[in-house]
Amino acid sequence: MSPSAVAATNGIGIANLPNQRHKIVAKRGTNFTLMVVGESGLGKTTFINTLFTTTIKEKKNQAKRHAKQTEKTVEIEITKAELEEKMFNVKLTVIDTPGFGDYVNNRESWLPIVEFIDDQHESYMRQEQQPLRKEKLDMRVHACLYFIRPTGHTLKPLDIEIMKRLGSRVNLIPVIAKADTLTPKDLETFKRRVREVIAAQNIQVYQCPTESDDETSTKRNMDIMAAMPFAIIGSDEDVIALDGRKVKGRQYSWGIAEVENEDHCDFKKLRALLIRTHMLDLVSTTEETHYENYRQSQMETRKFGEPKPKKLDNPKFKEEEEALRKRFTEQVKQEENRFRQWEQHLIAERDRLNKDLEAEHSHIKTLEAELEQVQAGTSRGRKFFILLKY
Ligand SMILES: Nc1nc2c(ncn2[C@@H]2O[C@H](COP(=O)(O)OP(=O)(O)OP(=O)(O)O)[C@@H](O)[C@H]2O)c(=O)[nH]1
Ligand SMILES: [Mg+2]
Repeated sequence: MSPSAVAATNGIGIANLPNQRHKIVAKRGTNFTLMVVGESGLGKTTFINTLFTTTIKEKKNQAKRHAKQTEKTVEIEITKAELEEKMFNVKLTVIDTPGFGDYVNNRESWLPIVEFIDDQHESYMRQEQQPLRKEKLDMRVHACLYFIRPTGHTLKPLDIEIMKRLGSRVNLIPVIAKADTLTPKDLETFKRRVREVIAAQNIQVYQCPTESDDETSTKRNMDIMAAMPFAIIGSDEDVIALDGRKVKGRQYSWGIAEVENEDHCDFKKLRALLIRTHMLDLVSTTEETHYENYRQSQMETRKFGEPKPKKLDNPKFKEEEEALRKRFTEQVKQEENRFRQWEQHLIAERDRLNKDLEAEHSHIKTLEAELEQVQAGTSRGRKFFILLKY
């Protein structure tokens, strides 16, 4: 049975593995790395806190994770925790990233995120090339949640650019942030538009495996795909629902938006996909598709064991390139100016000389006329003289 088919079954999937493999996987557990990316202030850090508080029972959480302050995240932050799903041990690593601004020319803020993903593949590949390959440090990202601002319109060019880059590197899962700020009708329209742009722009997003053995899992996978992009609500706060239940949610004057209520958002669906139904599939597609793509593309461009070449995309190089280009344009402009001035000077000089030439011409003409007159006078006088002689 393929890992995809395994993951598609109920539970985390390992219950359906052949017995021996079940034992090995259950004993060793698995590493799962999740990353959140998106514009600043969309609730990435809050989402991570929500995921931890709703997933990890305090007693079991050996990582003793303290909920982070939801201040602006300024650097890539890595948190580890262990969770147990149906006797199955999962070492969960969550990577929180700084949000980028709402303006277009801000490559500097999101390029490090893309580079981080590549670096994990690179580091794993280098470890694989070592003679002793037992204990590998593996932080390859298995799922990357991309937070979309709930504008109600459509995806922005910046979203498209970043999602394209992410989708070719990791299992990209688009989510609509702060779903409580849109009405259900607007949310549905927004979801449809986002899906349309993703298809039109050929953005690669994570697809649940379709080849399932039983009808239930096929239907569930179809339901999951239909919910993409997942609308989510994040909250660290407990609020009291109408029926008196204490739930995670956000309080409003009109009522409350519940994190774990499927009528309010897709948080539960997304959490189930990540840590229950599709975790193994996310891990195996990372290994078989994304890591393999990286390895092959690197093999084509460099020899075995050769270090990675410096990235031209690096913001530092970009800055230098930009400065050089500016200096060059400046110099060309200066040269052009100098040439133009010189040309003007030449034209003025030519005009001046032409005028001088004209003056000289008319002077010559006058002199010629005078000369003619003088010559005419002399010849008449000579005739007279000759006449007198004879
Ligand atoms: N309405 C609403 N507000 C939210 C939600 N999630 C988070 N917030 C609020 O949005 C603000 C920003 O949340 P953060 O979690 O710090 O956002 P972030 O994406 O980590 O921001 P950066 O670290 O700057 O990238 C906080 O005031 C949160 O309380 C949500 O689902 N709905
Ligand atoms: Mg943050």
